[in-house]
Amino acid sequence: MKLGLIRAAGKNETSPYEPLGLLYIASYLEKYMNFKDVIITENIDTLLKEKPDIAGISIYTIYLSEAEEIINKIKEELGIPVIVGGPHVTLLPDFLPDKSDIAVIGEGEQTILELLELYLREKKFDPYHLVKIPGIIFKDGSKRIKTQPRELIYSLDLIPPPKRELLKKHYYTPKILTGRGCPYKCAFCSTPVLWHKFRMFSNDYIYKELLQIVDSSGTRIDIVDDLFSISIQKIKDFSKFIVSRGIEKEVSFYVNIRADTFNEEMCYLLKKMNTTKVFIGFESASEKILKFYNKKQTVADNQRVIDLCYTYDIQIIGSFIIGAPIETRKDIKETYNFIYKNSEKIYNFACSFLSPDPGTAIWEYIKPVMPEIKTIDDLLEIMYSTNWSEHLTTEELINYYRKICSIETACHKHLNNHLKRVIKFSTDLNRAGFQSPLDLL
Ligand code: B12
Ligand code: SF4
Repeated sequence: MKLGLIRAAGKNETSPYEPLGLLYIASYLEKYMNFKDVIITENIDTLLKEKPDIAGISIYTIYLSEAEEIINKIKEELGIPVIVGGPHVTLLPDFLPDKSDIAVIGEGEQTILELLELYLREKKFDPYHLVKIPGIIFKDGSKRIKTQPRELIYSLDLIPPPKRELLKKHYYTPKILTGRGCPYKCAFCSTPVLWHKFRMFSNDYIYKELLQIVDSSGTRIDIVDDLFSISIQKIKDFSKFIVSRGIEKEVSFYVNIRADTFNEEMCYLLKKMNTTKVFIGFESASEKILKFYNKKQTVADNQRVIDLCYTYDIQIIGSFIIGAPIETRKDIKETYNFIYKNSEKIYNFACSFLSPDPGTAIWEYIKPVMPEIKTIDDLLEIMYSTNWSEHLTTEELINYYRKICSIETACHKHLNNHLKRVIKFSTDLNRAGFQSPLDLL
């Protein structure tokens, strides 16, 4: 029996992101079931050519319509059972793709193992047996039945590291996770809703995984936990391990941090292990909005991170959100001024409109004024295309967005300078009588 796993991605997008969730599933199935016939791809044609017996699709809400298309093709051409999973399925189990047969809610490893065991035994998925598997929603005629919730795997170390061998190595910047979830509860964020409890892999587990990645690929590793800077001890241990093996001489790191827990010692340790980029959710430069988001960090905390990283020459990529219901023009201007003031020090930043995710405090806040959700399109409209501001028109909000995005940061200046150098070089060549740089050879 062959299992075909695919991650729904944007049209014509060949995503450079390892589908970690699917790779963990593959390694878990191999370890606990000795099941090895798994293919992982992002290309539907590849999946169809492989003719799997069961398909599994990982879905983010923004790629829901791509997922529907993938499922339609699988059903038309192969007519096999389709299992769906991933953040969309967990956060929005009432909005599953029509033709999917089974949805896996939350952590997927043990659930899909039990589903495959059932299929191997019974040669079909029948409601009588499915109802006994926790953590799923399955189709029974025209109804969808939800089974009891699945417990989280109690120790993350029981899950073997992602089976990266299944991917074309050169294609991805390796990514590693040192835990699952986040102990904070920012009002807009679905991570705590997805994972409930925050858990970490043990240091030994991570060191082993890290060494495998270092041996087999690349010069950069992204540590993609929502929050790597959870404790000074974790960073101390990590940094010490990396330096003791001389890994920092070959590899640079990217990590996600939070402002309130960040201090000079952390910055020093990150630099020591050759962290060249950090990502941080600044969100806003208005104290009122930071409180509204339950961010538990202040504008002064944000400024401290910028100053420290600048001093230690670590590039900062910041994220800002505009469009909170209570946000006024004054609040947005504070954010604009903050970015502008720090534009030499921030390497790059992203600004996005607030998008309410189900299960979050923001979702609850806007619920009373939310239109009725009858279709998936209604839901996507609410999540990604509605202005929830109580003070600004959509036009005003878009104008502020454009204004913020037009701020040039260090990254833009760096690119501009680079471009200028390239143009100057070719002009000099022309002046000197060369037609092209090849003439220099
Ligand atoms: C690392 C990360 C990234 C990285 C790498 C992304 C990647 N594709 O691997 C980067 C920074 C590039 C990124 C980008 C984006 N991300 Co992101 N990302 C994460 C993060 C922090 C961890 C993802 C991860 O690897 N998890 C680890 C594995 C183990 O979990 P998993 O993938 O969910 O899989 C498990 C289960 O869901 C389930 N499962 C998953 N798929 C399937 C399939 C089947 C068949 C089964 C049975 C089970 C199953 O089993 C798996 C094992 O337990 C999560 C937040 C979080 N903590 O989960 C956000 C998150 C997934 N990202 C999110 C978003 C929105 C995005 C972007 C769309 C942001 C943007 N606007 O550009 C882009 C999309 C990029 C892309 N094309 O994939 C949202 C998704 C919300 C939603 N409703 O769908 C999340 C939840 C963040 C949040 N709190 O809102 N992201
Ligand atoms: S925004 Fe970051 S710190 Fe806040 S809950 Fe989400 S992952 Fe945790």
